[in-house]
Amino acid sequence: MKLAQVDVVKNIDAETFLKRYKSREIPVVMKNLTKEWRAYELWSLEYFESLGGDKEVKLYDSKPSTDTKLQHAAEKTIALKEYFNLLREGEKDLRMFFFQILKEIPALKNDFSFPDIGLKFFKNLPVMFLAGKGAKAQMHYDIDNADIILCHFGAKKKVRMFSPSQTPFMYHVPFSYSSYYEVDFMNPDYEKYPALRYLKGVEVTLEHGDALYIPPGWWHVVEYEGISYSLALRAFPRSFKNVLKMINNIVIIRTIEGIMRKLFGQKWNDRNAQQTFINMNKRLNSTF
Ligand SMILES: O=C(O)CCC(=O)C(=O)O
Repeated sequence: MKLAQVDVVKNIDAETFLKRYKSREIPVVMKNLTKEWRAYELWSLEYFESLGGDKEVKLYDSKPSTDTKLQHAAEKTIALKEYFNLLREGEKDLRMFFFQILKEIPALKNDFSFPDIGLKFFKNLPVMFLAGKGAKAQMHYDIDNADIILCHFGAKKKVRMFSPSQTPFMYHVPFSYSSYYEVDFMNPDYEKYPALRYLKGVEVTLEHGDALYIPPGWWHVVEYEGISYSLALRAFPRSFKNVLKMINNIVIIRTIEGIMRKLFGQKWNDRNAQQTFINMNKRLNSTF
């Protein structure tokens, strides 16, 4: 696996962002984008608790779903303050994932703004990701094929990313948006998963205030180094190619997956896991 560092800029105007990064679909970290936001100063577990401690939140773990359970089903639902106490006690796995802040804690909308970098943001869907030290978001790409600005606060977290051109070596599980869950992209085991040798990607450790641009369809895996919270702002695809991909992900793949999982349960999961390796072996044998 070859890894370069993600480009880092302090400030960037819309024209430069569009020309250098958006149009070429290249990630970049923008250091100063959130410095003036209230979130930069205010966001902490205690602050979120004061605004919505009794809110019920869905929590997700890192295990793949089994039987007829949907691919992105929550592991449990508890009050925000209860979850934060678990985090303070060292909870390593459970994560808040795609938490819709406008619906759940609308007061948070006063703490950020949509940056003027040439993207047409979908303003109804700023979502939050929050977890503690050791938590991991499995390797995946986003189903809506959006341009994402991941604005990060709190402890550091490490992100590795691979462009859609690397999909042949990602151990992509058919009818999913993820890699096979046992493949560790942070500590690659080349004996067990030889295709990882051929990957070319980028990585970055995000710090408080950093804003990371994730281009459409880019694979990403995230490892939390401490308690942290990121706000993802998204701009839905506009190009014909990216709209088609979004429709394929959301309508076609998800519908087939849902029906087959309901009908066949664990057999369907096992078939897809097996097929991942059949596909990969064929590819490795024909490419090299
Ligand atoms: O930071 C995280 O926990 C996951 C972020 C992510 O997967 C996303 O923005 O799509």
